[in-house]
Amino acid sequence: MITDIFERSKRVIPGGVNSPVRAFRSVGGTPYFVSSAKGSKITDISGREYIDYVCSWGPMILGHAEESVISAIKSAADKGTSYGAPTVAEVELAELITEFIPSAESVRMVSSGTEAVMSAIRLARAYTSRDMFIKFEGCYHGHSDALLVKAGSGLLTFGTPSSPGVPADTTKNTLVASYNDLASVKKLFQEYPKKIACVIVEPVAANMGVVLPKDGFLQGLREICDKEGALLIFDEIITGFRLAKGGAQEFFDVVPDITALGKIVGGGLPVGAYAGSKKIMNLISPEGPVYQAGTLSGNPLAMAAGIATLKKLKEKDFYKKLNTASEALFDGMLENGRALGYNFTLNHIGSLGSLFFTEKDVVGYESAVISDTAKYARFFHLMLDKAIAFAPAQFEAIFVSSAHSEADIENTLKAHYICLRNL
Ligand code: KE4
Repeated sequence: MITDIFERSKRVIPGGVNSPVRAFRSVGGTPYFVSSAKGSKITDISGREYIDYVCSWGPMILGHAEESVISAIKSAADKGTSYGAPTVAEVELAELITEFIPSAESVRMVSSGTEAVMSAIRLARAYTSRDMFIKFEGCYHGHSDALLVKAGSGLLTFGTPSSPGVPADTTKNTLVASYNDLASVKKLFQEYPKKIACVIVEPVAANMGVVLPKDGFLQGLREICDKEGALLIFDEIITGFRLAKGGAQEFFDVVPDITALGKIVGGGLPVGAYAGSKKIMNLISPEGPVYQAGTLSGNPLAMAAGIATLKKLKEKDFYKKLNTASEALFDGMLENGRALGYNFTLNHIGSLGSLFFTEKDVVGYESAVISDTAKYARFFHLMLDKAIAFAPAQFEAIFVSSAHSEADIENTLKAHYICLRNL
């Protein structure tokens, strides 16, 4: 049944999926097709239920089909779905974002994280009248051309396209530094003085697996950008509203100039956003000359889902409970490893973590990519066979939601122990 639908899908959708990671290419096998989801569980079209740690790659921090979110979407839908005119809901969500996110004095909604980052970089370039920008190897910021780069060879400091269809011309202004390595950032500013508009970073990297910032790394980036007249952009599309109400910038007390948001801010519907001081954001059209637009930006259903979601995050002890459950999971996995004498690396912070099959610390791209991805693939399928859905790729993250119960965590740890033993 599942194979049939996957073959049918491949006849009309490239690879049978609308986003590559869903195709199970790095773990092998046929992806489950989801028919429904509720709380911490997803159910596939064969009726099989799994405890879900993909959580739609981050948005579902409340779990699936949370009743206040669903009811908000339903009541918004009863009034229509899109107007192409301003609505009160957009103001309400913008007010919540500016209340939560320390760097956000003004915010523009878009429809994806990719759009948020693309627009944030355009804004930084306009604000500084500089063209170059720095990203970090192993960090992912969506699929806009200038960001689809991989580190050039040792001699090259600028990125080379990581995908066909991206002209080298488009990436010649993209510089690539090493995560957690401030010297690599300083070197680029020395090589290109007064030419670098911004530094964009995932304050906790989660696209090479989860890699935590070393003490002083984020503060160091803040200081370098201040000294060099460049803007600091935090891509908080994963960390935003997850590490804390105010995201990583609240958690680490380092405030960027511009923040890119997505995922949780839409409560599972398509919302991206970018935010910063009014001084910076007022450069954006129609207030200023920097053009950016979107037919479905601020879509009323997406706004309703986002508002309902962020309101739940304000509930007393939300993060305390979420992080307690998450720590029980991550600490339990480490305990399993110790009990079995099985070494792996587990990076985790709050409700975000990644398990790497390597015995070395994973502190950046180089140390992440040496992980045994074949072993991860076997682990993934052993866990899936026990109805636990982890990310179908080594270099993604485990996302815990407030819907994951003690029983879910216990069942996951039992499965994890058995899978490690049989790996
Ligand atoms: P979207 O355009 O997919 O909404 O956001 C792009 C993006 C930007 N920045 C960060 C830090 C991100 O993690 C993402 C998207 N994350 C991936 C998973 N790591 C989304 C899953 C997918 O591509 O299907």
